[in-house]
Amino acid sequence: MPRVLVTGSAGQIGTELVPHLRSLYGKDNVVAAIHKASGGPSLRDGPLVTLDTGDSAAIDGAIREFNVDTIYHLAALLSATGENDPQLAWRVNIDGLRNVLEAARKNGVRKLFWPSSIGAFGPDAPRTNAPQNSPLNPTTMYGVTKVAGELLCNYYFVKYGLDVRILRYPGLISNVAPPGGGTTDYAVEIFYAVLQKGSYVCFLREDTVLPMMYMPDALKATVMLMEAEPKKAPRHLGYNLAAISFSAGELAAEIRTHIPGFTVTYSPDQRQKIADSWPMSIDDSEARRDWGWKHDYDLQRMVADMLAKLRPRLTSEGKGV
Ligand code: VAH
Repeated sequence: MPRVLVTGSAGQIGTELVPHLRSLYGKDNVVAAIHKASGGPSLRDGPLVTLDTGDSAAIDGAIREFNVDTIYHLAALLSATGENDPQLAWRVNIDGLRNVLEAARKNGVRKLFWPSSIGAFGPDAPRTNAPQNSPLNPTTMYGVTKVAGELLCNYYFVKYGLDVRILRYPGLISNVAPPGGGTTDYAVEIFYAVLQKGSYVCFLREDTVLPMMYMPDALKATVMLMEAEPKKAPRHLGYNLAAISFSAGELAAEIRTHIPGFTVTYSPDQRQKIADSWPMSIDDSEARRDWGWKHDYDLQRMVADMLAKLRPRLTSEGKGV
């Protein structure tokens, strides 16, 4: 069994990836590392440590203490937060990544996963079905850190043979972890607003189309890539990954088939400029060809499952309408 360290475990992906990996590899084989955030209950049924990826010695220590051979390095700032503090975004997303790559190399870690994003694309990428080898000229610091991070990870593969594997995630929708500083967060916030207030003010235009994915599909893709034989995953830069693309208005309309009375108003803010710089859809045929990727959740199935999971939880917490 792999001995896994997951940094950023209290984040949107980590909150669900840690329990998922523990169900596959055993609770004691997956160490959840969090920064200051207090990790939720889903992290406490196995090893849990606080870890600042700005501290190289601490990373070294965690790898040695838990005899780690596989790292999922998720700790990062997302696009909107990163645009508010670009210097911090670089420190966390790139200096932190470099520290983790160095510690992995020095300690003989076998395999490392790192999340890139559709944020790596810029306005000059094709707007629809952006291909795997699109130009990567992002106009956000988040996107710059994703392109630089992919190149840095690939360098550690070419120079040192560290088996780094990367996915360019679309916007991720989770019924477990609340959103945290992303441009695609509207697609999670809207469910909470609908169930708690019966209305939502969306920070993007109604016609804004973005690539999205339900978290169960993201977890499936992450494990498929990490468990693929090396010859099936020859790409050590980011793999394009896609599932569903929809507009804010289309999401609202699908939710309205379940909850007819709710109202959405659209009041774009600074995140609209970020969303407009990204493609509306992604070509992920290389992932589908190389390691057999296919998504399970379409818009209809995702909406139905989000409401089915959130409604009872918010009601039991006395927060539902
Ligand atoms: C963000 N959820 O909005 C992230 C993601 C594709 C977007 O990287 O920043």
